[in-house]
Amino acid sequence: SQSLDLRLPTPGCYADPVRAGMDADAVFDGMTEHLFFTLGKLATSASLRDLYMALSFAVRDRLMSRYLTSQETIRARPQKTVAYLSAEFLIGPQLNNNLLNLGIKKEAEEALKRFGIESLNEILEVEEEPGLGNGGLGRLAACYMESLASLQVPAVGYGIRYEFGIFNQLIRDGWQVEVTDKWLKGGWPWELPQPDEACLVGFGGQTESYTDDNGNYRSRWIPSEHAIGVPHDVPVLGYRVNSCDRLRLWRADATESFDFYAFNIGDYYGAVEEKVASETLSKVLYPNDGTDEGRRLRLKQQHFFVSCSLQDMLRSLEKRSIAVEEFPNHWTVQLNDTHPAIAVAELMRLLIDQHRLDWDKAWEITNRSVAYTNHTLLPEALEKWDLSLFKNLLPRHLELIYEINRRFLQQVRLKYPGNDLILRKLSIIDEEGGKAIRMAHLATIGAHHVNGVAALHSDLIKRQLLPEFAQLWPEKFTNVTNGVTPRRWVALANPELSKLLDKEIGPNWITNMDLLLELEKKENDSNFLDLFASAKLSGKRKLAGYIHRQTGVLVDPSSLFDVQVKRIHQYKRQHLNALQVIAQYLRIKNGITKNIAPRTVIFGGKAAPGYFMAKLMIRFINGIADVVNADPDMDGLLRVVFLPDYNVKLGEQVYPATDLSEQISTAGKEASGTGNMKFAMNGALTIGTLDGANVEIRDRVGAENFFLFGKTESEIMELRDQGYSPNSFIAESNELQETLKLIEVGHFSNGDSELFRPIINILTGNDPFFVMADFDDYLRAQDEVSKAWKKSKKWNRMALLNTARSGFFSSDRSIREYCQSIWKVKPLPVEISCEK
Ligand code: GPV
Repeated sequence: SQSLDLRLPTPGCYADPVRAGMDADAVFDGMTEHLFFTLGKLATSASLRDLYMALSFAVRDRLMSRYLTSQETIRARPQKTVAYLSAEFLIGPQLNNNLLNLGIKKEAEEALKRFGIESLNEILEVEEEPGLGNGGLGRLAACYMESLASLQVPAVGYGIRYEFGIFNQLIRDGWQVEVTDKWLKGGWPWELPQPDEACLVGFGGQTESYTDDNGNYRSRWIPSEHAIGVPHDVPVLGYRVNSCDRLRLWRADATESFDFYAFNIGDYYGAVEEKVASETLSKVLYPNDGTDEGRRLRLKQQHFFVSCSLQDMLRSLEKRSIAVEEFPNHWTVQLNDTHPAIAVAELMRLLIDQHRLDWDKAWEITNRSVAYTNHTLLPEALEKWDLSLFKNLLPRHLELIYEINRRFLQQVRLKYPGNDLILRKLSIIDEEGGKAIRMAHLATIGAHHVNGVAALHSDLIKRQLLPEFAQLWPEKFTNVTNGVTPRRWVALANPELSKLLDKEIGPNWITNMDLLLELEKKENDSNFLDLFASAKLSGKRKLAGYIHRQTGVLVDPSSLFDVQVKRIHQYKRQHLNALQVIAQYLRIKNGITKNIAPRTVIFGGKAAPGYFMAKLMIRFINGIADVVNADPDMDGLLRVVFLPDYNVKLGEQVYPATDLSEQISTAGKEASGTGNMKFAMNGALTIGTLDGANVEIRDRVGAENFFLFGKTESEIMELRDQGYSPNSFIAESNELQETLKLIEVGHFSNGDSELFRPIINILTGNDPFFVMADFDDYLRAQDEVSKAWKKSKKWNRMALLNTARSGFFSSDRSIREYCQSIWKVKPLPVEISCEK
């Protein structure tokens, strides 16, 4: 084998703590140089933002030897690399995470002091996060990249560098207002553009058949337009290791000098228009969470980043003189839902049309390389592309999909002779109504594994979503329960708890969350329980300050912080929570306060701009907040807050400050949930349904430490099959009737009885998410919560046991499972040798 010489021509060896420039002096010097040379500022006139930029550049410098050595290591010792394809990466702020993973937080604080900055937080405040995702799916991709690097697994996250990420949310008169997100303004210090590695992608046009030199019939694609993808790389450093993976985000550019022909005929504006059109490709993230819009530009975005990424992988083989047939031994391609599922057809096209492989070989390579994760069962989220739109944009891919489908259906025919119904159910082409391509079918047929994201969800994929596929290929279907990174979500977000854990069980929990089980021994230690509770109280005080600054509402940190933060959706049932708040309000108004615990009910989350009911739910919550918070009868008993612009940064404030985590989706609808895990790790108790990963959280933390309510998935199905009528549930509940009546008379809308009519109508009409069916049981469970809150020692013990038993939900565990059972990849430790 080749001898390794991984010494890099760097200005200093960044593995050595002192020479590496990892001490405070070096960080200070680095900042000074960047202020002067990169930012053109004198230290004496530097703003907070300048200091943020200078520190970020100085920290980025300290990632570079790890980043480059990681790349050199895989080049010298070729082994399989994970390609995580995702239309979203919600990575959050970078500075603090890189300081933590490098282990130079103290040094940075010391360097900042010399610039007169007393607290690192002042600088962290300045950072704007890249909102390149909508919610759980994008954040999961970011947690997984962090765990991959921390586990020293070679990986590339491939995605899109949207110029505008998820909108910023303002609340005006109780309504959501969307403001464009200009995260790149003023420059973003964490990306490295690599224009030399740009890729060309075609769209539109037509295919032609021809006979090649060997007399074989072939098809060739002549696209009518092109775009260039320019990679922008973001280093992803593992925790206290040398492995530094990367996120490779593609920005769309116009093709070189755009259209010369249009220039020559004098059509300058026509040529400029084409340039603008191709640059629009990576302009903006579609702000829908789990709904398929079927828009042409969205399909273009998907094909754009998938094609660039696959070309990039193939090129990496060529550069190392590895035969294309070896692709599956060097790349394992994970599809984060169906957004990148066009990869199945695109890899076939690249292998057949460009690398001249025959069908069977190309199919074997594709199938051995690609795996698919499903993240939803909701029909409105399952991606389908109108056939004529698809053909117009990707004519060659359509030919290939027809052939994939033809061969697949032939296999099905042999297994189920004469069964036309099963052929129609399994076909990639949906023939009901207008013809359409079902991307979940393409992904399932093309992949060697299909997984769901929680045990219940994976089970429902087999039983409800793709039963015929599961029968055909039982061994293809599997589960990997989601996880979240303890670095960001505990170590970084919750410094008080982390300090306590370090003191009690040592610092290794950060990379081995099973060690938290040692805390079980402390469950009856009053002293320790008090310390655990005061860490929580400190988080609550900070959040109370933030709430006051943002909304003007004063909340009491000693009250129960009851939190629901996630995208606003009917299936997530923020309106169920809102109804419960009204019921508590009515009890207090009626003087029935004996069993009430003082609560601060906090909501946060964005609604898709085109989702009317979700936006009305935000208005509804704010209407309730206005009435409750202005009523002196509620003082000391109830506060309601809607936190604007929920994002990763705000999440870092919220999880450590929460006592009660609301996970109240209709059973069977939430694939997994990941906020539920962040809350449990940080010692919040869950009130929840048996949905998604709640089921596993409850199994792990113990049923006695979890507030369960609601119908199960099978009970919901049964209700639906019997012809569910919400009114029969309303008829049985006085509190529910009173609650609905108060809304109807306009009590939360200044007497306007029309404003919230659509909510009333949907709940009393067909109530698609069974809010009425679960209301009474939810209220009962909330009463249990209030009762438990009043026994504070018992509550603290339950909270501690949640933290102690949440280790399973580390993304390190999830990633290990993917590596072992789906990807078959091993860690590749990165060594940095230093010349002394
Ligand atoms: I599909 N999810 C998401 O955030 N956006 C999507 O477009 C789709 C799924 C979410 C699911 O709703 C969550 O239950 C899950 O925890 C998360 O993906 C990560 O798996």
